[in-house]
Amino acid sequence: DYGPAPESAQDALQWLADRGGIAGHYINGAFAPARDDFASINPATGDKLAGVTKGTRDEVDAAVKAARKAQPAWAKSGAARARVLYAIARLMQKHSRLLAVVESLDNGKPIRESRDIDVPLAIRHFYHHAGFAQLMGSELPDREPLGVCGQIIPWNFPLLMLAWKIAPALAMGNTVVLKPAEFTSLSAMVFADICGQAGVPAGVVNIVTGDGETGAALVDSDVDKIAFTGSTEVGRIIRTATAGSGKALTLELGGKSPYIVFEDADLDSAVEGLVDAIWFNGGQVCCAGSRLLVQEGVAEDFYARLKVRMDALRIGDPLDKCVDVGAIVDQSQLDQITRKVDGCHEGEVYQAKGSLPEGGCFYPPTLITGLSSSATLMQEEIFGPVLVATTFRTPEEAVQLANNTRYGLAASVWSESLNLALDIAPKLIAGVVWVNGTNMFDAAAGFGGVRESGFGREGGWDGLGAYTKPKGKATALKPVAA
Ligand code: TXE
Repeated sequence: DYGPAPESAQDALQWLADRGGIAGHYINGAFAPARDDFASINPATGDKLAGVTKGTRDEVDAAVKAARKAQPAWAKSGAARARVLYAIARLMQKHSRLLAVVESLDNGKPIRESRDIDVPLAIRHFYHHAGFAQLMGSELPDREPLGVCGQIIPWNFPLLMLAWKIAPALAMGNTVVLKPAEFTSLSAMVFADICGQAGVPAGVVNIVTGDGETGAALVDSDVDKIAFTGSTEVGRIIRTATAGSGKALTLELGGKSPYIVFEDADLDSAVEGLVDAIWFNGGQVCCAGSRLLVQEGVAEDFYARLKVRMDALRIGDPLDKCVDVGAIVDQSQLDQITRKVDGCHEGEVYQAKGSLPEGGCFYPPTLITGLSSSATLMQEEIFGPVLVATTFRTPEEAVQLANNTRYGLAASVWSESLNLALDIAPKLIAGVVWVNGTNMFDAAAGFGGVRESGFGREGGWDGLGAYTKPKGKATALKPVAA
């Protein structure tokens, strides 16, 4: 037991120090000896939070072996799986404050987001899938688990992505080896501790920390599936590496999602939605509404309202409950955002007023208007608090501009005319289309992309299907007597 949940950053840091200040692997139901191979940095201050162990090929293989051994027993009883998944969810609730503080320290996201969004959604994912495990009983109808699943996650939603990967895999009778992103291993460490308390049998959940090389070793290892969320570039490498191997694969990759505002939209609501679409988690969201398409007649008015709202955003210490925009996850990510914006010589750049905190990885909310639809920044993912915008005249042009991208993860349509919105929505090439809303996620709804945003779904029925394979049952017919 952790005792009382930490009330402050100091308490959470003490929690880390009490565990040796090093994040390491959780294999076969126990923490393996950890090494201080690289540092996990608090991006808001530049301070080292903890050391992190870089998983070797042998360590990955040991985790896969433990998962392989544990899988047949784990697949036997849906009721037993449900009991464990419910216990995980309850313990995450109990320690939600610790999880939220650790997440904000490690990732730089505002505590309001980790406390009210990341952690509750992650918990809900476990409850939802516990229910499914219970419903499934001892045998999945005409399907069976895949076996051992290798799971590689990014740093933008460390705990939530872990939940999206682990909960459905376990519910369907698989065992897992998960690798967190190198910048953000710490909430996975808390989660491993929770698995121990929840009675997860040894080998069912294994966590191997490390970087891309550790991830590549996991892709190469004896797993039955790889589930990956991250950049399109690494997705491509993994697809090539698994081709012909018989390993199942789901990829959730980048995006450049359009946010379409028609002239009859409630403009203030559309502005508020946009704050959520592009400045939630500092724009480091795969489905961020990062490409604003606004109808010509209201464009100037809309930009003016948006700038007022941008200037009111509070940027600063992620642990301050009043802060809207926290720190960018790492200096390398901050550098690539700066490079992309500084390299843009088209359009007009507006940055939110007010000074940025010193000493951390902060970037101001930014709006770039007047770009052509083929401009690099209209096409490339920036993965930061930078919104690019252009205008359109007709609904047909809006659809054409929206679909002029190599990605297809999400889209938002804003109009007071439901006829118009519902006419446009099916024409948009995207895994999900939100009408008069944005960033709406639910464990019961499948999420995933098309085109270079990847394939496969997480959540909903499709998300469950992605962790099973069909198993036909044919009964031999007796020959009919003549
Ligand atoms: O992602 P990577 P990075 C995009 C975003 C961002 C860019 C780079 O545009 O600016 O990607 O971020 C592991 N084999 N997204 O470099 O490298 C890695 O250790 C196996 C979008 O952090 O894709 C980490 O655990 N694994 C995205 C995970 O892959 C490998 C979220 C993601 O890292 C590997 C994050 C390899 N060869 C970034 N190389 C989204 N879709 O939400 C790295 N990894």
